[in-house]
Amino acid sequence: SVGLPRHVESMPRLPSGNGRISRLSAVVLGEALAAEENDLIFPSPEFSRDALVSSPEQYRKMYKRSIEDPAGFWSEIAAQFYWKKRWSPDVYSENIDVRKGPVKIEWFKGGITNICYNALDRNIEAGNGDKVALYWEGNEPGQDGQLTYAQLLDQVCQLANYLKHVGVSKGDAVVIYLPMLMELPIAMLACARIGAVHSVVFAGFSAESLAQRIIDCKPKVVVCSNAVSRGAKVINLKAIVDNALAESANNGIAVDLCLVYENQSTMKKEDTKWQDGRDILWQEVVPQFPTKCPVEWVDAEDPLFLLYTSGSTGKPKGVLHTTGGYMVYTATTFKYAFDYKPSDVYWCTADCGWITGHSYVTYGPLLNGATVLVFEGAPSYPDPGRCWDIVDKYKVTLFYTAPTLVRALMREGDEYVTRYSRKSLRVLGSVGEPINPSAWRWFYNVVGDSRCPISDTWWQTETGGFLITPIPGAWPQKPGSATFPFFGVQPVIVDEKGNELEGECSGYLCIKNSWPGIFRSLYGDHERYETTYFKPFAGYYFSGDGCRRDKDGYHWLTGRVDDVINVSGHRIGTAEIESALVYHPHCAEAAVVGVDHPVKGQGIYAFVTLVDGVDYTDEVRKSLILAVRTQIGAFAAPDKIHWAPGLPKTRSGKIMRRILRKIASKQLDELGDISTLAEPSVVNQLIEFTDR
Ligand code: 6R9
Repeated sequence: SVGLPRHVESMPRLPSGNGRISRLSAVVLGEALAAEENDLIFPSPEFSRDALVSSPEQYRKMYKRSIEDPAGFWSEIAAQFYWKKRWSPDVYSENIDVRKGPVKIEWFKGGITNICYNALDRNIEAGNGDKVALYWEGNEPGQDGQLTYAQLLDQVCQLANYLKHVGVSKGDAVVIYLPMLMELPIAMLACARIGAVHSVVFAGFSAESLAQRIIDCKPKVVVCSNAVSRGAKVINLKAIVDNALAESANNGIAVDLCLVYENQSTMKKEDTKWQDGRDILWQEVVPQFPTKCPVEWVDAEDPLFLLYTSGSTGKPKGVLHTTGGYMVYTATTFKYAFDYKPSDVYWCTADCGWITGHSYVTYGPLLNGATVLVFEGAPSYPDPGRCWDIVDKYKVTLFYTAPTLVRALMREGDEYVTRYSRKSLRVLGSVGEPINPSAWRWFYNVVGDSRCPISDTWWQTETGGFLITPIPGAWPQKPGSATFPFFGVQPVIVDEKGNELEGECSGYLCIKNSWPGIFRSLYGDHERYETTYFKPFAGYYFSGDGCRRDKDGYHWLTGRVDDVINVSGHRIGTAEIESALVYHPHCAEAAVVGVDHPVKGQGIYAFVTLVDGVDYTDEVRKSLILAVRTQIGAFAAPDKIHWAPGLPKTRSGKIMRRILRKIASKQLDELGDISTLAEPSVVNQLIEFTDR
């Protein structure tokens, strides 16, 4: 038997009896970590009593079982789903150690199932056909809609039948470029139903980015909508798709069919260009298809979806998730991290274009038979009280969002929150980046009236679901800590040499062994999969994040340790922004670093050298920012362009980003050793140019 890691053993207990409900430090002295570490926020005894996991002891018992007997632990959970044929022979098999051969991970292999069947048909057969599956709230208050589980299945089947009709079959890719309409989860589920592999592209990505993804995965069909309203803006999505399709055709990847959902918006009809033969209006064809569609049964290890994400180098990588393990893992993490009850109304503010929307808007909640709210609009439109208006309107009980939104709303003042009741709220959630303790406290005290535990869920596109997360009710929280590992997950913190650190420590966060939801490959590039994630520390999955473990065993994520920055919870590689800048004819060289930003978490700070003879003007600055917007998307636009007549480089020509980070954050007395620079004088020159 494997002993439990010390950090799990040392977890603080819950108070016995009806004692304290929560203890907040009387004076909040900045965000000093020492204070945070000692600040335990307890769930109320009532909350714990009714929770799925009520105490550290209960968690520890389940966790121990999940580590000592993963096969037994996960097969019992998996048995709650429908399998046409049970897996065999093993529950899982894995090699994540590159020294022992190629990395290969399989869960429930040989098991035959379908995730759409398990999310919809299974719940309907259990008597939940009339339960609301999706609520939809549009951009404008008052625009709304809903679908029961039975109605959702009908719509999914119609689209699935249409896709089959146009020749989409098992294993084919379908690109989905839709805003947050109910049609987005419908399209994902329709693909899953027929065994097609969806690749959702966030509808905030530019034509260039969309084209890049189309070229990589060569879809049979692109599903999109004409437009979306976000706040006061109407965005012509079809025009972006048209450009992307032209660009991919130029690269030899012609897509024959583009299915366009007409989203009710203020956009005029004539603003949507139509390519006859290629473009088909959803509303004209899909409703004509039958509302019953047989399920395509697939192997647990058949691909479910691709989702492109940014890495530290090169182009975005297609993270590949398969069916069975992902299904079991997203459903189980959702259930425990939000302490899910069948009466809950759940709202996750993430867009389905990101992994959070895949695992925790669509699959995890629907697999549990939950009622899910889908919101098309912007969270501060028409005013910063919109979220709480929506919470009251639908009696939302579980509210899951990102620290960047918490910080943005916090700045608008408590009034916008307190004018709404929010009595329905039970559990809050946070994802995307570390949540700073002051934002945590505001979320807890003001939004949650000091009674709703916060699940600060740490995970990644690659991990499929939560890896380190509170289980509300089971243990006290600390503001800003993701706390402890989920069942079956063994986090380890290593030093540069890959030695596992024990006790209070900080270093690189890795995971030992696989878990059901881990991605299986990078699409078309298994070698990059191994190099990026399994080679840096042989024998482990490397997350790319730094982490500290405190005296009580709590985990504190400290951000990326690679050249990836996290802007408003969106991951973006500095290399991607640099190549977008360098693409501009006036740009000779660019180096991008992340800097602290009060709302976005990190802001994008770009050092740019122009080609000889071009003047450093405001106009050039604007056109550089525009270049990034059009090549990647608005969310990647630099916050600051810093003119750089020269960049600090080593003699071998490597840009010293360490120095750039210090200059960007104005920590000029911490520049460190600059003697190894080829031309140390560029540093002073750069400092001089700071506000030019
Ligand atoms: C789910 C998601 C992953 C990166 C990850 C880390 C950061 C996400 C976090 C968090 C601290 C949390 N991150 N959740 N950092 N605490 N609760 O965001 O996936 O877009 O792939 O980003 O986001 O740095 O490595 P993804």
